[in-house]
Amino acid sequence: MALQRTLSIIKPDAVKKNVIGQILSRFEGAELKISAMRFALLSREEAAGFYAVHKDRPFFKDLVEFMISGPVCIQVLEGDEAIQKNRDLMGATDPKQADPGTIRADFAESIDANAVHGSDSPENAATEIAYFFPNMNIYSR
Ligand code: IDP
Ligand code: MG
Repeated sequence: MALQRTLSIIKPDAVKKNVIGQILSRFEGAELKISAMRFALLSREEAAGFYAVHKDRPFFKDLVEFMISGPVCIQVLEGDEAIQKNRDLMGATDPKQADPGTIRADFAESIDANAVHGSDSPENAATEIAYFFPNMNIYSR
């Protein structure tokens, strides 16, 4: 068991659906603590910078346009094995492939509008947390 932090984003589709609270409850129900949280309407540059690892993928432009289509709600989650635990709660990238009971199975419409982002490794979690919460207090409890 390792205490970790991970970056979570409730994407514009889920914010529009008014299911922020239901998604946050999944994290809390799995003993992940919300250590930092803010809303943002990302600029194109911020969204493109965040997803820079995907810049050569065919879906990159659509992904950036989707991520700036409305406000997002960004969290730092903390807990034992938080990175993998959040990935398990999220379900597969394509909601059609996601296991029943996962966030994407329950709240996502498509591979483009798939409700949530979650860091996929300790290295990316550190980079992503610093990207959205620079110089901000993150409260461990
Ligand atoms: P993840 O969000 O499950 O980690 P990634 O492979 O990191 O998935 O892709 C980042 C995001 O890019 C996905 O959440 C999804 O919104 C979008 N995406 C990934 N693959 C595709 C695709 O094949 N078509 C359209 N969008 C995609
Ligand atoms: Mg990813």
